[in-house]
Formats: sequence, C-alpha cells, structure tokens
Amino acid sequence: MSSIIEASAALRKRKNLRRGINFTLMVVGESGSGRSTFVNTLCGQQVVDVSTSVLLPTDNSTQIDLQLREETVELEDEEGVKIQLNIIDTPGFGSSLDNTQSFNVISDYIRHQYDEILLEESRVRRNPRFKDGRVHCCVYLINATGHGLKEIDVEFMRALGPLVNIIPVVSKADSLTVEELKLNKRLIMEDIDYYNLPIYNFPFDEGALSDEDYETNMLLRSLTPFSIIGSNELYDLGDGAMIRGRKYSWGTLDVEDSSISDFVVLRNTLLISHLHDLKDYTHEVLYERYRTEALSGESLPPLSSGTKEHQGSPSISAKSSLQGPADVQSTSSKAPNQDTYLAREEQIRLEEERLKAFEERVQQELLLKRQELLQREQELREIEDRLEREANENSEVSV
Ligand SMILES: Nc1nc2c(ncn2[C@@H]2O[C@H](COP(=O)(O)OP(=O)(O)O)[C@@H](O)[C@H]2O)c(=O)[nH]1
Ligand SMILES: [Mg+2]
Repeated sequence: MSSIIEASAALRKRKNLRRGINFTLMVVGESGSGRSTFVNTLCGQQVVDVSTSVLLPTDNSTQIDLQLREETVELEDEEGVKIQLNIIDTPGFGSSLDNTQSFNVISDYIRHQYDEILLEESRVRRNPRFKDGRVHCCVYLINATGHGLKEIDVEFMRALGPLVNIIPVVSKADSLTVEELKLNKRLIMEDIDYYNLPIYNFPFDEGALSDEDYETNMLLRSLTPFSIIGSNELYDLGDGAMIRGRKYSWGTLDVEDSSISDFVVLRNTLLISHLHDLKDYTHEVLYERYRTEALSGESLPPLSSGTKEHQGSPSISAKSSLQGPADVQSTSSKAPNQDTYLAREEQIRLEEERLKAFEERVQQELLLKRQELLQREQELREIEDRLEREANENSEVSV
C-alpha cells in the first residue's frame, strides 16, 4: 500500500516538474525606473526590449495611459524544476498628472483575476483548462535618489497593498554611495512604518516556522527595501567568464555582487525561497479576504487596513491629485476629514461598481449556459426528427 502512495507521490512530483510552477510577478515603477532592465536581469535573458521602453511625456499636458504588458518566460532551477514566470510590466505608470487612473487599472486587473477564481470555484463543472492569473507579487521600484518615499509611492502601496504582496525595491542602487544607500533605505522604511503601508513583510507564525526560516525572514526584513542594480549587457572580464554588469570608467560592476546590492537576495527570495510563501499568502490571506468581501457584499475596513495593522495612521486622501513629487510629510499632516470622507464615498462607489460588474458577469454566464442548453435541446430535437424521418422512410421502403 505504502509503495503505491510513494509511487503516486513520485508521479505527482514528476508531473509538477513537467508542468512547472506557475508564478505571476508584476513590476511597477515610473518610466525610466529600470523595470525592463530588472526583468531582463532577473530572467538572465532579454525578455523585454529596452530600446522602446522609455516613455516620457513630451510636455506636461501629455497624458500617457498605463498599459499592462504580459510576457511569459520559462526558467529552470538547478534541480530541473521549471518555473513558468508570467511577468506583467506596467509601461506608462506615473506619467500622468493624476495617477488615480493608473492605480485603478492595476487594481481592477488584480481584482478581475480574483473574480475569475471566484467564478470558477462556483462552477458545478470545473474547466480543466482554467488558468489561475492571480498576481503573486508586485515588485515596486523606488527612485534611488529620492529621500524616502514620494507621494505616489505612498498612495500606491496604500491602495494596492491589501490586494497583492508588494515588495518595495530601490532600483539603480549604483547611483548612490554605500552611505547614501543606507540612509535612503532607512528613510524609506521610516515612511513605510509611519504610514503603516501594507507591504509584504515576510509574515510568520512563530510556532510554525523552523529556527532557520525565522532567521531568514528576520534577515530579509532587515534588508527591506531591497536595493538592486540591473543591466542588459554581458561583459567578458578576461577570464572567459561572462558577467552581467555595468561598465564605468573605473571598471565593471557585477550585478550579482552581493556586497553592492541585494539583487541576488531578491532573486532567490522571489524564485526560490519565498515563491511558495508568496503564492500561499496570495491564496490564503489576500484572496480569502477579497472573497469574503465579495460574497458578503459588505466592504471590509478601509483599503489600507488588513492583517498588516493600520490603525492610527494618518490618512492621505485617495483622491488627492498627484502634483509632482510633493513632500509626503506635509501632504498628510493637513489631509482634512472632508477629503477622507469623500475618498471613502468614492471607494464605496467603486466597490459597488465592481460588485455590479461581478453580478453582471455571473448573469451573463448563466444566460450563456441557458442558451447552450436550449441549443443542445434543439439539436436533440433535430436528431430525433431525423431518426423518426429515417425510420419512416425505411418502413415505407420495406412496405
Ligand atoms: N545606473 C543604472 N542604470 C540603470 C539600472 N537599471 C536600468 N538602468 C538604466 O535606466 C534606463 C531606463 O531603464 P529601463 O529598464 O528601460 O526602465 P523602464 O522604463 O522602467 O522600463 C536605461 O538607460 C537603463 O540602462 C541600474 O541598476 N543602474
Ligand atoms: Mg520598460
């Protein structure tokens, strides 16, 4: 008996290996922040064309709409386990005067993936080819040369954090000295704490973790926000070994050098050590909360709230328009109640709209099924008629 179980477990494992693990990563950051370069560096190949990627408004009135672009890459780790990595790039993010629209496009996409699962779960007969498109992690790129967070960073993390695992990352770490990088990391963390932004902070249940995992998570927390250096070029350092790096007048920098950035740590976290944790957290916590909200028809506490404690944080109105890199500190301290109230109203309205859209989809689904049923009935009737006709003809012939 046990050998059968073992055999089936082995079979399952082989099947998983063949099919690969599915992981969806979204990369968000303003134009020129290094999204494309990061994706190429992460995958070790040219996934995104960088030459066409920099979208800059020609003047202030130009409105660039956010787009979501999906690419799929198959990666294989040392043990031959395949990862089907879906990458969602967000060209145009942060290029408008008012970024609420960008936030909505992203949040609608994430919610839509949850709705699809909800719908699939409620089906009597499951679709074997159903594709789970939930976003398991969102890497959010922060400008290295800013001091702490900008208003757009705060608002993005506040709005999207309850829906998706956000990992904040300082890009282009090579533009800072070691000391500057340390300072900026600290300022960013202070802002994240101050506004209680719901980032993925390597949550753990002390009882359920081994000492080793506990230490890993503590270390990863202490490194947050991770700093990265990306490059689209490979260089031969003379000994035949190729490195992905950046070339300067004084020499070449290796993006995988752990003493100058956390890139390797981030890659290992995303693709190896926390891949399953990120997926589990998406399913068990983020999706579950969304599901409860959608099915009960009542909205949960304000979006910025959740498992990641938010009480008492000063609120920035979700409606406040983003006029350039305003100082975060000053905007929040004078956020009037009226704005919060309006933001709340707006939120309720959006949630109602979403629920309505969901209901409509369910209705449409029902209608489609009903039509299908009617068509089947019609086909059946035609077959019956034909059989009857044939039977009659046959009997006429034999008479
Ligand atoms: N110094 C430095 N430049 C970078 C880094 N990553 C990307 N860049 C450069 O920044 C520019 C914009 O990068 P890109 O990946 O196209 O940004 P995107 O618009 O966010 O996709 C390009 O010229 C890149 O070579 C980095 O880590 N360090
Ligand atoms: Mg790009």
